[in-house]
Amino acid sequence: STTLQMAKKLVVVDTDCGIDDAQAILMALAAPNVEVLAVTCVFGNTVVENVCQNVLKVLSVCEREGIPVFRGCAGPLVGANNLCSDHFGTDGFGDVMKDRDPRWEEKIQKENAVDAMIRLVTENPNQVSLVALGPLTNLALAVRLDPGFPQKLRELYIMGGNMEGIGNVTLCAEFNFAMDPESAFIVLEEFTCPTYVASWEYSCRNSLPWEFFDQLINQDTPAAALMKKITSKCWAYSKEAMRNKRDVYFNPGFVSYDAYAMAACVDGSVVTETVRCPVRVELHGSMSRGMMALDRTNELKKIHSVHVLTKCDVERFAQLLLGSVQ
Ligand SMILES: [Ca+2]
Repeated sequence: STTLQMAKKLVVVDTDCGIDDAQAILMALAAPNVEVLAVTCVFGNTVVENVCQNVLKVLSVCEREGIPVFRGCAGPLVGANNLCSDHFGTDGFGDVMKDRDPRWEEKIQKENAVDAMIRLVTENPNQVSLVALGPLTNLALAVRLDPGFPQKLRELYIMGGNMEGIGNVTLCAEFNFAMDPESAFIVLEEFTCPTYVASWEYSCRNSLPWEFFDQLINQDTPAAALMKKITSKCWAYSKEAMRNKRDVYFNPGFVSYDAYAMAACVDGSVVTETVRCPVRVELHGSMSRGMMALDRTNELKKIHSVHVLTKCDVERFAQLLLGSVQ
């Protein structure tokens, strides 16, 4: 059939695997038009050792253990790793896992994540879509080790940053960028491939009703059961979370952050409006370190512009989420 003849989109997922990363990885695994070449791990929602174990758990639930998992950076380029979030529990998966695999390290590839990323992209020039769901440390190191790395990518999707100066972990900065502002700066200056940024405000402005979340996790499938389990004791998915900082700025709702970047990669029609402009990450402000600034009047005289996602087909996005747990 034509479907079989159609080349699949080759995807590398770089993740700090918390609960929303798991949802995004499930979406990639379920997409018939996507082949996940590798999952590379980075610190963020939890320490990188937990990230590796969480990724293995997701792959195991989907019986996709053949996809190689690589360990990457354990902290940011500059400064101490003291921001590690407990948003999704200390282990990133809501602290409910009792059946930790004592032999998980044997299941992680020997090659480190940054080397693997460079190798896979070099082996498949201009074919690999990279989807970055955590702090951008692995990507920043990749361009330092191989300056030609961005030119060999087909495209880059990032969940991170902000477009209206609204922060979540600090007043003006979003978590992934705030965790490693220098890496975010390097990536947005030096990755000249087509780049799509799903910011914090983009995901919050395209939230789904909590009733949809209940429908999603109550599907009778192993993937839905995993999502139900890891969200069961997590504050971020509790009733109290419905009156949090996010709701001061946006309408209350269920926001699966990383899934918005993955959805854009899996099905571009989900994104219905973008702003194309140069961007830069602030490194110095006492309130704005890690903030992404949009340069819509080209004051920075940059050559490269990125696609900042602004509007989403929420119905289509909801369909992709439901499909991701089937
Ligand atoms: Ca993430």
